[in-house]
Amino acid sequence: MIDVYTADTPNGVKIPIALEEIGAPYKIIRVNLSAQEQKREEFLKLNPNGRIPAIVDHDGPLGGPFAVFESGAILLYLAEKFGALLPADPRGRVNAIAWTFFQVSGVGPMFGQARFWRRRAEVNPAAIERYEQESARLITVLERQLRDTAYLAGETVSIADVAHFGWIDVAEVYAGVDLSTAPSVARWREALRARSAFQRGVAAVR
Ligand SMILES: N[C@@H](CCC(=O)N[C@@H](CS)C(=O)NCC(=O)O)C(=O)O
Repeated sequence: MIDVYTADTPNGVKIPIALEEIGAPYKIIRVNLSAQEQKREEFLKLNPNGRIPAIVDHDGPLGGPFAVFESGAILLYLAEKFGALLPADPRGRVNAIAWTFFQVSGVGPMFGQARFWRRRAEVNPAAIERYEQESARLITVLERQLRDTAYLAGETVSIADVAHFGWIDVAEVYAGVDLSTAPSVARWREALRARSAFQRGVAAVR
């Protein structure tokens, strides 16, 4: 059994979606972000960065409970543990990891900043412009990739798709991105929205 510490956010849906795709049993432990539960001492033992998601695998490496933090690391840990969500060929595997890093270092932080500035009345227009433009640019990078492949790392769903989904699902609302200009990204998003494992993963945190 894997305990998933999470909340209803774009990062929070990643691990339930992955575990649904894998078909592994898990338990959701909700973290109330508004109440700052993620900054409590008990939680910092699981994730020193004080953010969701984090997991505890009760059957960790060498036996016994093992905590993992950072969504990209958790996705990779689960993919390797269960032999799923990573292409079998070595090049596809590295591509999946590269696109996962692209999400956690680029799409997540930039969309997050775009949302932060767009929601404030006392906004700095330059900040909004900067993060909206960078979010739009990142979408063009994804669009170029998805013109040639069904999913980010090839013809099968991988951790890279799982990492991106929650963020692209809210791209318009968070970052003001117009997905009508990115038809391949829009097609990919619809394909993932239609997958029952993605639907169950999202529903698990709602
Ligand atoms: N790089 C981290 C980012 C995690 C993250 O930013 N989580 C947000 C929710 S989407 C959070 O916990 N925010 C609460 C806080 O910052 O205190 C990851 O990919 O796991």
